[in-house]
Amino acid sequence: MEFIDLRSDTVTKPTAEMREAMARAEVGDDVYGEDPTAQKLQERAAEIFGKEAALFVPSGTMGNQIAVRLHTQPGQEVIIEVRSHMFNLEMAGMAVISGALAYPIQCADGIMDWDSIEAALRPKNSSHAQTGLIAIENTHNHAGGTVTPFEQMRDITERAHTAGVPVHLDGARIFNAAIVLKRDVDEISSLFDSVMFCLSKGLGAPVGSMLLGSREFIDRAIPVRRMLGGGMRQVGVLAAAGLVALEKMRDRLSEDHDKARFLAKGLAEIRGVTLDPERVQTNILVFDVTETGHATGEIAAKLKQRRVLANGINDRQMRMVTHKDVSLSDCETALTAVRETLQ
Ligand code: TLP
Repeated sequence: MEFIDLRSDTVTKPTAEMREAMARAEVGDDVYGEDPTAQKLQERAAEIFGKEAALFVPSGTMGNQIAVRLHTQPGQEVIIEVRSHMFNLEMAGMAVISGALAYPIQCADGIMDWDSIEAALRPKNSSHAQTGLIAIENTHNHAGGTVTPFEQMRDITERAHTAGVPVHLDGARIFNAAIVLKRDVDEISSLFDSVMFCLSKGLGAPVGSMLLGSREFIDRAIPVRRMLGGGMRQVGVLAAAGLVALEKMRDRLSEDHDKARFLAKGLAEIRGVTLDPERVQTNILVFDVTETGHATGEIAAKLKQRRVLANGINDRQMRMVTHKDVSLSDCETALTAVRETLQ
């Protein structure tokens, strides 16, 4: 029997169409700028996002970290939500790679607002570290796939720009957010100085993310990617899968949201699980298990015995992520496993 893998949407396997495209891909040495498939992916991503240019990077982490490096000077601060991926799960990369300091702020549901950001903005003087960047995560992973409303992003970016501070979007799952916001990604992207999104999550590509910005920004990003060891050679085999992900897999993401809502309703009925199904907007569920009296690690181990994989994000909260490789009936099976485990 197979595992029902709800640990992440990163576990999705490439589709048959992706594998065929990979096999057929025209390739060249991308460090010389000669891989036609990588070029095509970059041009297409830039077009869809309405940005001047795009760069294929091996991971979302690298895309985010290149952005920090380009937007900030050593000693500057990055205002960021306290549960964000860039703050918690990127190995303090901004400190190591950019000499930048995170200024984490706590916002309800991970959704940043201007008042909280303004309180963290440094006065322009010669005593304080200066604010170099604001980064928004939409959807917000560890807050439970929450979506920052469009008007709120517009408010933040407009005010930040008035204050002379650039804004980066960690849009690892921006297509999931776009569905909920009923907006095209180019409208969202137009608000930001730079955007990162992942091909390797719900879109199902095996590897890769895109960094987007002005032509000048991406021209400066290429040597930083190289410095970080992300200059790739015949990368067209991966870009080909990325193109299929971008063209064919966006429309199906709403199915993942439906499955997440189904899981949420079922989980909320299980004694000891604290979760408000109304708050589940996209494909990520974060729920509290404190009242079960069991630690998340213990629950994860028991679920694994029942062939269901889900991880804790800390001692109290577990995360489940729906994606193309789990069906609605898998979700039902997973619910039964959680129910039996906790009884
Ligand atoms: N998220 C992964 C893990 O690292 C937690 C996951 O399983 O969800 N931004 C956001 C919002 C992310 O969720 C992730 C990956 C990244 C950036 C980094 O992408 P990768 O893993 O490609 O470096």
